[in-house]
Amino acid sequence: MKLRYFEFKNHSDDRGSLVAVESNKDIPFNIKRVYYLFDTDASCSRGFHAHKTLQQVLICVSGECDICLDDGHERETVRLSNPSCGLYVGNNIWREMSNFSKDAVLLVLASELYDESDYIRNYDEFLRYVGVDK
Ligand code: T46
Repeated sequence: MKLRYFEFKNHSDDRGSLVAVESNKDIPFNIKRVYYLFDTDASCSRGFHAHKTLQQVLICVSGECDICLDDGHERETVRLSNPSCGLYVGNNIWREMSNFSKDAVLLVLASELYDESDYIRNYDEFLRYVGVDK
């Protein structure tokens, strides 16, 4: 499965670094919601769901964590650690997040407001939804 990344410009100078992300320019959607995960225990895994319509970009702005993406056919795990790099997660993609470092902050830019009815939280239901026979 081909993963899609966005490399954001790092405005770095002797004071430090600054990265800006603009809707419909640096990422392919309008940002309606921003949330972030932090203080996640290293032994904890999160996610285990897909979204019917939501698109997101995941940026590990501090520390590191593993993101596993699965389109129903293939599954790939990447370690996010670069605050200038965003991982695109489109709709109909199962995601699992794990192995968070103590200092990990995972910033998520989302195309829609929070809507629990957009979640598919059961893996077999996800496979049926994307038309994959088990
Ligand atoms: C995703 C991954 C990367 C809200 O009230 N508003 C929100 O915008 C979000 C994202 C969550 N919540 C509530 C719902 C739950 O009671 O926060 C609680 C934890 O959410 P959840 O168990 O869905 O968290 P994760 O880490 O499993 O998944 C989250 C996002 O929900 C999901 O869309 O793609 O991060």
